[in-house]
Amino acid sequence: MKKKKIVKEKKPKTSRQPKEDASVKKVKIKVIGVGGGGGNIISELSKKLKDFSSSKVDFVAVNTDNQALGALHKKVKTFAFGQKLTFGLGAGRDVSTGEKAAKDDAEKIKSLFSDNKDLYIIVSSLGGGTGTGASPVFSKIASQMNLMTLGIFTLPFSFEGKKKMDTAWSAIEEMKNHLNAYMVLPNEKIFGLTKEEVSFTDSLNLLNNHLAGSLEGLLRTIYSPGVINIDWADIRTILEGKKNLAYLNVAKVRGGQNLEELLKKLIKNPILDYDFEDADNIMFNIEGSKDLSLQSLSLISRKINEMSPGARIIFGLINNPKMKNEIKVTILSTGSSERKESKRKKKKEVKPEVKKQEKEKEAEKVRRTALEIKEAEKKEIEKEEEDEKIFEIPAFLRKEKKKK
Ligand SMILES: Nc1nc2c(ncn2[C@@H]2O[C@H](COP(=O)(O)OP(=O)(O)OP(=O)(O)O)[C@@H](O)[C@H]2O)c(=O)[nH]1
Ligand SMILES: [Mg+2]
Repeated sequence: MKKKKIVKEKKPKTSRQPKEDASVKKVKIKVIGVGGGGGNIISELSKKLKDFSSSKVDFVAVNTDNQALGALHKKVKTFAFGQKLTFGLGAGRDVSTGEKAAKDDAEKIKSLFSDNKDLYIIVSSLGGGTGTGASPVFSKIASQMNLMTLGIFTLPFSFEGKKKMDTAWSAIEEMKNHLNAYMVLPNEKIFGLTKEEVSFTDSLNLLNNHLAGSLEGLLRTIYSPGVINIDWADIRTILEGKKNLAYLNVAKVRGGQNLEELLKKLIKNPILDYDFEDADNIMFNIEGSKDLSLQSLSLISRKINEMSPGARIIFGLINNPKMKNEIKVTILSTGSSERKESKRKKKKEVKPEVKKQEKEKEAEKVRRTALEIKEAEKKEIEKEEEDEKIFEIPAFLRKEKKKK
């Protein structure tokens, strides 16, 4: 009789080594830089992500200015629009020209968004003609096509004039209705990045580089397999909805004992005017060597929880053997911009109001004290008069008596 062959059931491998997650690998992102500044920023980002294939992250600069399109990194594809209107010479700082240029080519723009990417990141430096006029048209088309979008916008320097700033803000006001989430970076923040005197162009590069660094952190988080993995579904959760003001930052320190410094850096991205306090959704990813202590992890998480106690928090962890004695945290948060704006306004308004109330209280105290003193004096006189009635001898005589 033949022996029955015993087939051993294969045990699943219990290796702790993270494998590249299939869902992570498939995520496709398109980064679109609108206008001169937008193109420069995504060009900077593309240099940092040289190791990424275009099937993962695709870079496209879109502009009415052909010369500007020719000056970008080779990884950046170019897309010219509004050529009939602008002859490829730019919008000459005229917002309505930028807007019309995009509207004229709406069909062509639709094709730019027709490649089924999971996320479209629209980057633009506001204040000129093309970026300010065309970005709202691009955002609206993406929204009509039900695509997931993140907008990243820089504001002009205040020395460039109020008019530019006003056009930038009205573009943001319009765009936020179309975008899932958006970030606003004032170019003015450059002054906080360096104390040295730098040329105008160098200063812009400084900001572009810093922003590209934050975006690089986010994209690497999406694509790096972790011990606790943040996947595309998590990022979707963070971005879902409309008009979400986003906070993005990457902080890095050497040495496990520098956690306070790490947290300080994480809370304050020097190129943003806001932080992640009271956010609705937070994703943070910690990257460090294998011996990253549980205490460190716990402290970082606790601090983030304290800043936004009501937030839905998603957490990831990547072991990076190359990072000896280093910890890096990437954070992305979103929250309703309306709520944050009204809170900020309230903070601004409440202060003088509180001062006024306090002054009034103080005045009331003084008034009351004066009244009370008068009242007390009156009562004292009345009491004295009452006492007088009890004595048979008039007061002046009593005093006389005492003298004797
Ligand atoms: N952060 C940053 N801001 C920039 C950069 N280039 C320009 N800006 C700012 O963005 C504003 C708009 O400039 P551009 O982006 O060149 O303008 P545009 O959108 O191409 O518009 P037109 O040239 O008028 O068609 C400027 O006023 C600057 O404040 C850049 O590389 N980085
Ligand atoms: Mg331009």
